[in-house]
Amino acid sequence: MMRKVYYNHDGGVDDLVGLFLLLQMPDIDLVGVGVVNADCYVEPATSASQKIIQVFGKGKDIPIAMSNARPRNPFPSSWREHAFTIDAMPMLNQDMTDQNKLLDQSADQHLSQILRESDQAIDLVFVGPLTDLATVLTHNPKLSQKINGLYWMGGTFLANGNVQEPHHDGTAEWNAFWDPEAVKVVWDADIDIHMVGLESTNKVPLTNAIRQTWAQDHHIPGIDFLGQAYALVPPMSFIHTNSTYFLWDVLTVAYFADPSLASSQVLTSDVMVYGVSQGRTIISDQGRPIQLVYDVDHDRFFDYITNLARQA
Ligand code: AGV
Ligand code: CA
Repeated sequence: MMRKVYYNHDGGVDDLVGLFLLLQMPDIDLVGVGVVNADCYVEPATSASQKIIQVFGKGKDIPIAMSNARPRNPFPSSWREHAFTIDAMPMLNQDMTDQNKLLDQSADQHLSQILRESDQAIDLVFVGPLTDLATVLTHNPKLSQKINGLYWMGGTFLANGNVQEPHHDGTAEWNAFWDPEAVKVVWDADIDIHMVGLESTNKVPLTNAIRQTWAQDHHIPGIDFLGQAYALVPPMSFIHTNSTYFLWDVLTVAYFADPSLASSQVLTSDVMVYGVSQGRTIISDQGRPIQLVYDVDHDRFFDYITNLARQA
């Protein structure tokens, strides 16, 4: 049976590559896409999403809605600008006709409608902040029954997160930091949560060796898309800084499709909403169970995504 999935992303390079890969997966029925004004500017990120579906979506018509979510802590604008460049890529702009449609509804309204109208439970893949899901669950708590599982790229229990901001202690992951209250609302809801934390995503940095394997095969359109998209983010091989790029969201999408690529364990977790650690996910007896994805089979993962791209 086809698995139904809804994808909510925030327009970063790996968010858009994640969309591209979801479109290539057999047995996956992508029922809707939401785009959040977080690690992107939402207009070019939405437009790029439409074009990726048009060029690489095998004729599928997948509804897209923009989110009206707002940040507690905004992303740096230099990161947000990547969406403009992807949207301008020649390979996505050959044919300006027949783009799939952008809805008038906001992303949270769209997601509520999808859940309400579906006769089977749906999986949710969120690779940005959880704001839209929190809005849905606040207005319609019963819709949690229509959610099969949430696969979220976000959070970490490591001592170091990836936020480096003057008013923060560095313990949070960015998607949680952008809207910590949303994480709390989702944690309080009755849904199964798979959390793809920095524990596992730290193990899939984008190295020059990986870029080189894609360069070799850049004559293949789907591999070219991977290579061109990731060429936008810094290829720094000697230092891990807060701008080193990892395949955060792509790992989340791959784990959703094939959990055997990664290892996970159940932990009891809570989130800090206010103060210098806001957005930090913690292990706590007072918390709720989550399935933490903490490790990944590195080589199998890269083979898996590269093979999907080859077939695009
Ligand atoms: O914290 C990881 C999340 C992922 O959803 N994003 C990027 C991925 O889309 C934020 C982020 C952390 N470090 C970054 C990020 C960086 N160096 N560049 C861009 N975005
Ligand atoms: Ca993201």
